[in-house]
Amino acid sequence: MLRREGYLFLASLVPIFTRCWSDPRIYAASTLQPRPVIISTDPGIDDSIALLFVAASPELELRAVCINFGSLQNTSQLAQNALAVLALAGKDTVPVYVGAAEPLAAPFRDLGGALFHGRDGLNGVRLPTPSRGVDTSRTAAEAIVDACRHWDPKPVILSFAPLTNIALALALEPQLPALCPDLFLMGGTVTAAGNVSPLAEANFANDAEAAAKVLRAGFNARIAGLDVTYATWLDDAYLESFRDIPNQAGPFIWNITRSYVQAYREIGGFDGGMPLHDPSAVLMLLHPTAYSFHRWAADIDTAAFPSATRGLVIADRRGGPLSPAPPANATVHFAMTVDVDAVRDLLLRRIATLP
Ligand SMILES: [Ca+2]
Repeated sequence: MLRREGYLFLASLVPIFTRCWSDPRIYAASTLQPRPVIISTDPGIDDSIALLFVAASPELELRAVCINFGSLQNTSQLAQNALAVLALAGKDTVPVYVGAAEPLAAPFRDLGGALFHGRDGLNGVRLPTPSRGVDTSRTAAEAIVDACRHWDPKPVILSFAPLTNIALALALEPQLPALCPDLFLMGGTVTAAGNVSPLAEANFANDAEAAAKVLRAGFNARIAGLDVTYATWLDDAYLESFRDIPNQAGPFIWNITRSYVQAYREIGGFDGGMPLHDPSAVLMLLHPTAYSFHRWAADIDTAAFPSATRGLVIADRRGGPLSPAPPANATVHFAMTVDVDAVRDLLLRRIATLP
């Protein structure tokens, strides 16, 4: 199906292949000690599932959560959602930092997030009021920089949202990709149809300038775009399995996905079920062999709204002499196929381990 691997052309290059964590095959064999993770997120239905998934995974140590606008612009509401979901997962000591409330270089534009996530981000499903607040000692971008400078071992950065917080962290610390090379994110689409325009995906369209900066920066990035997140379709029978898990997290996932599935039916035109967006970023980290990854010379289109190309991934998949020669150590990897049964099984089994 795909003729050959290419490479993303990157402005700055770092010797990241010297780090064993950069190779997922080595990572899979080196999970003796949990890997710290810092997450940028806009919870959000699928973000909440992804947060629970990380919390349930013994290979990972969830150390910090950073709030980015996205599904809603109201970062206070998104932070409350994160605090409530962390409490549900028994992770109520993990700090939550508030970050970007608007894109880097364009005004915030409502792309219909509330239609899928509800006006409160959790489709009106109530959780106990969090017993603590956000950590105001630093911004989300400062927290990312601090983690990458000082944590040992270095964290993996996970992004389930527009990439604004990470672009702001890059502005504070241009060496971020050298300090902290491993970035796993949900965003974009290479060959699948877009979801906020015929061509573009929400996270990249929400802040195309941030996406372009981050993907050019030199991270060892693994990208779960709509190519694999729509392929990972969760049908009604699978979702009912969450309802039947004898803990709080499983029925919570069932409840928050009711309106989400309905939105995919009524707005998306699908006949039941839902795609698995944000948790796919975690799955690429936990189960790398379930995905095939490809690298091409690529960039992100930053045309202003209402252009249908804002956030478009321009990946040169032609091959042959017309394609630009990629730098040898360019390392942005697009997930293009997924072992659906394997990742659905892992997600379900992990959620079942929560209290
Ligand atoms: Ca999200």
